[in-house]
Amino acid sequence: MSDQNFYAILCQGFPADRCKPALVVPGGRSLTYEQLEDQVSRYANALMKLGVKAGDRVAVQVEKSPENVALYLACIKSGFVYLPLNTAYTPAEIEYFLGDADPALFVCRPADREAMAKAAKSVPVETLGETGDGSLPVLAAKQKPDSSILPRGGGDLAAICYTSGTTGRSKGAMLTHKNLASNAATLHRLWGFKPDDVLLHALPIFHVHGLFVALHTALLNGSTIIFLPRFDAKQVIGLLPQATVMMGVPTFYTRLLDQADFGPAQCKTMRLFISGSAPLLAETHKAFEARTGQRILERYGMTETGMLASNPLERARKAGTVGPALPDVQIRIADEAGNPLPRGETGAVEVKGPNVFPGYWRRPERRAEDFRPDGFFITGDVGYIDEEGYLVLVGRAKDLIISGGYNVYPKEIELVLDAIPGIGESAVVGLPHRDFGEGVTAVCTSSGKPPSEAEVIALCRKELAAFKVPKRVLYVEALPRNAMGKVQKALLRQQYRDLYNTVPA
Ligand code: MLC
Ligand code: AMP
Repeated sequence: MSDQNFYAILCQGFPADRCKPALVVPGGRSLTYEQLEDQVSRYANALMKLGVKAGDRVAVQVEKSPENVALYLACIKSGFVYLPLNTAYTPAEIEYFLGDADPALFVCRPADREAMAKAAKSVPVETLGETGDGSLPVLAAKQKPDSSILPRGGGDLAAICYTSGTTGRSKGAMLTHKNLASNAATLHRLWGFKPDDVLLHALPIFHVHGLFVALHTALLNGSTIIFLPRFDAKQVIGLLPQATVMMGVPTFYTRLLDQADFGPAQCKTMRLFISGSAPLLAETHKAFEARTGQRILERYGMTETGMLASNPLERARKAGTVGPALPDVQIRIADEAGNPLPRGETGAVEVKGPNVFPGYWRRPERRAEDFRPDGFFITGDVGYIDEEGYLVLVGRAKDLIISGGYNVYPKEIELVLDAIPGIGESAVVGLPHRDFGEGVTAVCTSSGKPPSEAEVIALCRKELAAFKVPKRVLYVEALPRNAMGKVQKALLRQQYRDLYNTVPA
């Protein structure tokens, strides 16, 4: 097949009856499949009118909406490279992404236009979510719809998703049409989507979980998607009886369990709850089953690779595991030199498959570090494969904190802390947190007159997205170091393990 444009593949799954609702925002604007296709083609033409050409990047930092979905699909349809950005990123963070990705256009929220235009420098800025000059919806409405889809090869870029880097700088993971198409088809099959499935979508759509895993499987199925601007436990509980499938990060499930009125009555129509992006505690898995009778299906993946492993639909869903490798994915456990280890032994998780990205944007030199010579990608996760072939993740080789499903690299926060007058050194660790799984925590030494905890937090807020800002800042005399002078973060994690989880005396 010469044309592997992923949008063409998605369209094959759209329902014969295009009047079927595609995206339904409760109390807001909804789109049928016919309207979605119409919007997609108008947005594609609007972007072309603005001079965007195939292969150009389109960076987007906007609120979740049906228009945002149309804009995303318009990019795929026309061969533009979609670059989603977390709505929490500050202008300082955006300046870095735009400088690195060199996009032809930056689409932001109307209220951010002025601040972001400065950050964007020479990159043209448009807005989504208003009806005035310079607004994409207005331009899109003036366009003629056009159903043509730009032919693409499987290796052509569809998206670039930034992931936090170990050095404190994010890298753009390049994802191809084939990467997206293969993972969408595999998950759609594996999770047994049925014609009448309805997806309850409460995830953000600037990361792969909400944008790719959830949207692609549902669109490929021609399903109706109940599209919520954000996760709100009470609203979700109210809408579950209209849905059959939900995907979420573990925080969604702990927050649902915190609601006293949540139980089997609200889950009668539900056939599948899926969890991913962060470890789901076995106790949450068990509590959810005890409360609702539903066994959450946990899966594992990452931005660079899409989904890699999933608990099965029909066979046992084992708490504390992420299931076997997906049918078209190879997962191996290796030692530090990349030699495969026998089943049951713990080591580095390495992966290969049609869903694995070709590399980081404009960083060809990284390939030798991130991939083995035989093409396996080193995930940075540590685990073993149990006797039934299920992958168990036990930790991370990479210095990464996952808070409520968002990745935070300590180095990035430490660089900001170290630049604050009065702070000597800093070490940022993730501590067990009931709501977010891990809570970002700064342990600092002082030099001169140290700023108060509140002052440090306020200073961090100016530069960092809110979810990265330390929830607590602790001062110590000295950071614990090993003989090599390296900060012993494991000791800090042990010492402060109960900071957020008060243990009964
Ligand atoms: C919000 N806050 C967070 C946070 N989310 N802090 C730490 N970690 C988070 N994840 C901050 C807010 O800025 C606010 O700060 C305060 O916490 C309270 O906010 P809230 O109202 O409680 O937050 P809420 O809007 O409810 O968001 C929590 C959440 C959300 C868990 C619902 O973070 C979320 O939707 N997470 C999903 C992330 C996700 O999609 N990950 C997938 C990545 S892809 P203040 O101080 O300003 O009040 C990936 C690959 C894969 O990992 O395998 O899927
Ligand atoms: P991201 O870079 O945001 O795509 O995050 C990817 C990382 O999230 C993976 O490398 C894992 O460390 C983690 N992750 C994703 N799913 C799971 C899961 N089910 N259990 C544990 N960790 C997970």
